[in-house]
Order: sequence, then structure tokens, then C-alpha cells
Amino acid sequence: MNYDWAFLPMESATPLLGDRSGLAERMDRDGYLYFDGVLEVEKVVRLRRAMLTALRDVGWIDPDSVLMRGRCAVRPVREGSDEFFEAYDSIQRLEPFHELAHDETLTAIMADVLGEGAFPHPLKIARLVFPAHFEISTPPHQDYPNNQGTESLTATWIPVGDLPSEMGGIAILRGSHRYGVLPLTTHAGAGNRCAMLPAEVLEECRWVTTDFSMGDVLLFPSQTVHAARHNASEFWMRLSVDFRFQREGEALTKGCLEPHFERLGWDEIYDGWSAASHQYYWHDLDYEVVPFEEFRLERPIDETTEAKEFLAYERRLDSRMASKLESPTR
Ligand SMILES: O=C(O)CCC(=O)C(=O)O
Repeated sequence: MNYDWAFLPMESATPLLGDRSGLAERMDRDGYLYFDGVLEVEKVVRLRRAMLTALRDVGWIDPDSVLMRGRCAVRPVREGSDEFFEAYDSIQRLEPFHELAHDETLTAIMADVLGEGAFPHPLKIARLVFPAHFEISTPPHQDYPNNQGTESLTATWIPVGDLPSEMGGIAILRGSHRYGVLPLTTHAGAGNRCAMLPAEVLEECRWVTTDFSMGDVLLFPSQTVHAARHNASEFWMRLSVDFRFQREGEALTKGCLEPHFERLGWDEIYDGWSAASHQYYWHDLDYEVVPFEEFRLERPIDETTEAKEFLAYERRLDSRMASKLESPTR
């Protein structure tokens, strides 16, 4: 669901760059900062090329189409499945993926927002979002329950490709950072957790989004509710990355120091890199590692319901894929 269809435009915070108190006021008011066109586009293009090449090598991207358009060649794959990791492990090994988190413009913005000594977590996340895979579009959620540590943890979400609204960029529930940690339930989308939004929050806050372009950066703190719009395109993969930042001296949980999904070791990830300057950089930083707490889930689903939902999902996907093959040029 595209969250009731009603969206306001995101307001650009680019004119506030360098104005720390202006940025703090805006973040405090809205619970997000959207910077359009601040990163060097060439760097994002380089990352896109590397990601799409890795996806083409595992057969996800059509080898007979223009690589940089990202035309999907396979049935959608669920995050966390064996097929998913065939692609995702190679994305995790990409040097430009990890390097983008250390981009000078990005780290300067984060120093303005969080203060000097803000650093990106070693955990770096890429999202590989298939067209017409609506069941697992990232649901409304807050990052705090999945990350924990410090509440001032701040996410940077970066589109790795131009994302007109039909490609499923992120929407923010503006002002939702003021309502504390919300009750949680399960969801099949990224992170597997969905925030249950009280009527009061839905009454008082409005969803905002935009057409994202390469070079844009969206920032939001750990209690801001956000969600992905569906990738409603017929053929194109939506690629994006998430890097989470925090201040030195604050708490984090062990998972934030590990590669996403903890399948590869850092030595495997760093194998073949051209530069060592950002390898193991967190060993010299100051933070406190705190235990990860299991949050109680409202309405947890039992295994039978989960299996039934999975079968229904497979059937819907089968019929969607069949109708796509019947009208391949749409
Ligand atoms: O890009 C997405 O679909 C999900 C990003 C996000 O909200 C997250 O990783 O917390």
C-alpha cells in the first residue's frame, strides 16, 4: 500500500548547509533533513555501476540491456533467502559501497548535524528492491528497535539511481520522531519489523516524499517513522544504501560493528580493495558496546499463519510474473 496515497513534498534542507542551529531546528521540527544534489554524482554513478555489474554477474540484471538502467531479469528474490545472498555477498564486498559512507561531503554534513566526531557504523546496508514486489516493500518503522544503542543514532539513506516516485523511494512520517518508540509487529519487508501507528500519530503527522536523484541524501534520527513506497515500475531495480551515524562516546550494539547479515568476515570483505584507509577504522574510535534487547512484538504470528502467508505471497508473485510475460512490452 502506498500509505493512503497522500504525500506532501519533502522540504529541501540544502539551503541550511553549514548552519548548525538551522539544521537542528529543522530536524527538531520535522524529524528529517533532505539534502538534494549534495554528493558528487560521479561517485554515486560509480557505485551504481559496481552494484549493477555484481547483479548482472549473478543473473539478476538483463545482460542484453543497457547496464546502467538496471533492467531486472529474474523473478523477485526475498531478502534473506539463499538466492538473495548469492547477490548480496558480492555487494557487501564492494569497496565503493563502504567508501561512500566516508565521503567528505557526507561526513561534513553529519558533523554539522551530530557534532564533531560523528562516525558511520561499520554495518552498511544496501537495498536491492525488485519491481512489483509489493508484499515486501519496507513497511513503516523506526530504526531504533533494530539498532538500539543511542537514540540519537541518525540514518543516512542514499538513492543509488534516480528514483522518480514510481520507483519506490523513502517516505517520512513528518514529526513522528516525537512519539517515542512505538509498538512493533512483524512484517516480511526489510528489517522484518513494522511500527504500529497510533491514531494520534496518523492524525497529527503527514507523510512526505519526493522524486529522488543521484546525489541526494536523506537523514533521519532513530525514532522517525519511515517506509518505502512500492517499486511500481515494470522492470527496473531500485538500489539504495543506508549508513547509520552516531557520536563518539555513545552506546551501540554489537551488530552495528558487523557486516550486514554477518555472513562474511571483514577480512573477506576487504580482500582486493585498493585502499586500506577506511578498513577497521572503528578500532580507533570511542563508543560503549551495550547488549541488544529483544523488543516485545504485538500480534506475533505463529508458524502456520506464516507458512500460509508465504504460500499466498508465492501465488500472487506467480500470477504477477505470468501476466508480465503475457504483455512483455508494457
Ligand atoms: O530502502 C528501503 O527500502 C529501506 C530503508 C530503511 O528504511 C532501513 O533500512 O531502515
